[in-house]
Amino acid sequence: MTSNYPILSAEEAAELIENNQLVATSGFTPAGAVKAVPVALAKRAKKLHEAGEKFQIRLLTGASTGTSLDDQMADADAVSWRAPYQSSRSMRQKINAGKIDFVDMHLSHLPQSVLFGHFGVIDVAVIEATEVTADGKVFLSTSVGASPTFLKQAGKVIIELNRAQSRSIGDMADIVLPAPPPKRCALTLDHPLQRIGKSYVQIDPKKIVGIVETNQADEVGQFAPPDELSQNIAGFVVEFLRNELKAGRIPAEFLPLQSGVGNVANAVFEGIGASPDIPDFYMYSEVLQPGPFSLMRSGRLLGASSCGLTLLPEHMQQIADDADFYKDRIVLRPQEISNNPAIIRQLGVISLNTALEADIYGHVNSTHVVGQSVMNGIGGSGDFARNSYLSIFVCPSIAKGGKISTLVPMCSHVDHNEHSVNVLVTEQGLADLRGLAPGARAKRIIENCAHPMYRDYLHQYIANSKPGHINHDLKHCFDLHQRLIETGDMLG
Ligand code: 0RQ
Repeated sequence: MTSNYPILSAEEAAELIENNQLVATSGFTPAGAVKAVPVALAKRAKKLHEAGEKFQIRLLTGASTGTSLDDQMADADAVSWRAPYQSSRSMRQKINAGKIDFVDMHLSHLPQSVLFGHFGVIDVAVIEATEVTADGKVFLSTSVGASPTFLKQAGKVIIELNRAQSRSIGDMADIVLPAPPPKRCALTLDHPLQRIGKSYVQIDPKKIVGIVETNQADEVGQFAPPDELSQNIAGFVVEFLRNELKAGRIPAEFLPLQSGVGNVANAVFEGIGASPDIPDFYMYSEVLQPGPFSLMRSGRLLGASSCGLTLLPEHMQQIADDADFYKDRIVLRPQEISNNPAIIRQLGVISLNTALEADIYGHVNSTHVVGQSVMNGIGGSGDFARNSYLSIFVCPSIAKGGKISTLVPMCSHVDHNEHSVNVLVTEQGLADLRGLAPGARAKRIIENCAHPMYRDYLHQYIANSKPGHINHDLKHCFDLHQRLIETGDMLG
């Protein structure tokens, strides 16, 4: 029932957005990101720029988005400010060139920051949905993200009604908007699949200024099959989980898993799927990508709580074809619930995230190359790493053919400190850091995780450092980074 609302072309909808407005859109990874209005908005921006007029918006999303949004808008110079996360080459180039202000933040914090008023008033929300009723019930598509908060807080709402998305996805949503901050109510979630909310967002229908009809799949890129390096890392992670089970530190029924995006995560799930001594398990995560999704049919993955479905068209077709099977096994939640610190701790989540670099004491940099150039952002990694029962970080031991060691004396930027990192894994091995003092941590990380070509350097660094609770040499702790900047090679 959408007959009450004006049907607009994407171009007409883009005309409703003005220079310097704060625009909030759906999208948590490319899942559920709007696709038509941003392309029209980028075209409009280019035209206005050619005519010598200013046109840039401030852009809020749930997390990263698809190419129609971040790439096209960045290419058109149509964004002046961006939060809370992105993974677009064009967007990141403009951010690192100082042309776009970027606020890198914990994804769980975003909805409450909107309610706190940290970003000002949201002028327009542009949200992808599978259905909107005449009385203002909005059924979201493949991600929930921060859309419920955006829909509630925006002055005007534009809906992209995507016919390519199965209507059954809307029923997977479990939308609860906790009481406004600062004093938030307690949330009870004792099981990853427990439902505590509604399948739609109720808004004032008068705010809906237009519906744009679309028919386009999510712009999720192909995932490369796990390579040897990812498989090696995954092997160490799976062996570790098996040993934790045997030791009774993970209960026999196992614990819910969270994992970030990418190859290693897919390889780990493949490894778990193939390990009969690891029991069938649940996920409590923020993304559901193809690796774990494929384990659902076989029954290895019993169910997943996520914020979005980062899946390919063939997987979406499987969901559409067997909606009853999947709706009992997938719950899509707002990011302030999927990434909620209290719930992550309550459920005893095991988290698996990727580092760009880690230091010998266990601090992790997930975001800034040589402390300066942002890659994507912290995303949800901090929400999970800080609060999970077991926080595992993975990364290759070297990058750029060995010119970079990902294990360094001191991280050039810290997203996750030593207190949030239990286990570090590279293709060289695994360092279980629990219960270790700094000296022992450093020894274990260097021996187990660093690439052999950098081990002597790192041992020598400690030997030459000023002794203390943590041995450091503040004059030389960034020598590797400095050499990389000067020569393009850390061992230069
Ligand atoms: O460079 O692209 O030129 O080849 O960085 O490195 O190894 O392919 O890593 O794609 O898995 O991303 C941490 C960025 C890892 C990601 C990060 C170079 C390397 C390569 C990429 P090229 P890889 P991945 C869930 C949770 C934070 C958000 C998060 C991330 C490129 O996992 O954004 O966890 N995490 N979210 O060569 C310089 C180093 C380097 C380096 C690698 N030390 N110095 N360059 N590279 N290490 C998702 C959400 O939150 C929605």
